Amino acid sequence: MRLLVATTNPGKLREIASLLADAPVALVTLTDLPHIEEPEETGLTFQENARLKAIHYAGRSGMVTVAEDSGLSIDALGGEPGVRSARFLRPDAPYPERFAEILSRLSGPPGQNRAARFVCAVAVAHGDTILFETTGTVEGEIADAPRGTRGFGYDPIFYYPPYGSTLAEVTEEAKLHVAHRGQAFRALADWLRERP
Ligand code: ITT
Repeated sequence: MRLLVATTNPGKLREIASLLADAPVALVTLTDLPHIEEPEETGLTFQENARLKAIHYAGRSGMVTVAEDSGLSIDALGGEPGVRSARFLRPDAPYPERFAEILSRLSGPPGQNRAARFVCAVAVAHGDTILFETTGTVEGEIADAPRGTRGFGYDPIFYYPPYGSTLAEVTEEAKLHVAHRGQAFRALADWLRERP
C-alpha cells in the first residue's frame, strides 16, 4: 500500500521515514504532490489538528494519508506553546529567539517548576474516515540553556533526565527510542503490519 506522509516539516519527515522504514508501505511525501495547499490548523488539541490535516490531505490526494500534530507543552506556561509550537512568537521566528523567550519566562525563583512534555498525535485518514489514531508523549524539563545541535525545533532546550542531556545532544536513534514521535509511529507501524 502507498501511504502519504503529510508533513511540510523536514525534521519530522526524516524521523517518520526512519520509524516506518520496515513497515509494509511505500511512502509518498508532499514533495511528490506540490499542488496541495496547506490547511489552516484551527484545532484546539493536537489530536484535532492531526485529524484535520490527515482528512485535508487524504481528500485532495485520494491516498491513505498519515498526518501528525506535535509540540512542546510547558507546565509553568499553562501548556504553552502547545498547539502553537510551530508559530510561537511568529511562524518564521528563529529557534534561538524562541529559546530566549521561553527561558526568560521561566527565570523565576530557584526551584521553579520546569516540567514539560513533547506530544505527538497521529491520525491516518482515507477520504473523510479516520482509520487509526494514537498519541505519544515524553516527559522532561526545560534546560537552563540550549545545548546540542542534533534533532530539530525545541530539542536543544528539552532536557531528558534519564539521558542526563537534551534531546539535541543524543543520536536520532536514542531520541526516537524514547520520544513522542517514536512511540506514536511505532504504534502506527504495528497497526500497518496487523492490517488484513
Ligand atoms: P506540519 O504541520 O506540516 O506537519 P509543522 O512544523 O507546522 O509541520 P506542527 O504544527 O505539528 O507541524 O508543529 C510542530 C512544532 O512543534 C514543530 O514545528 C516544532 O517546533 C515542535 N516540535 C514537534 N516535535 C518536535 C521534536 O521532536 N523536537 C523538537 N521540536 C518539536
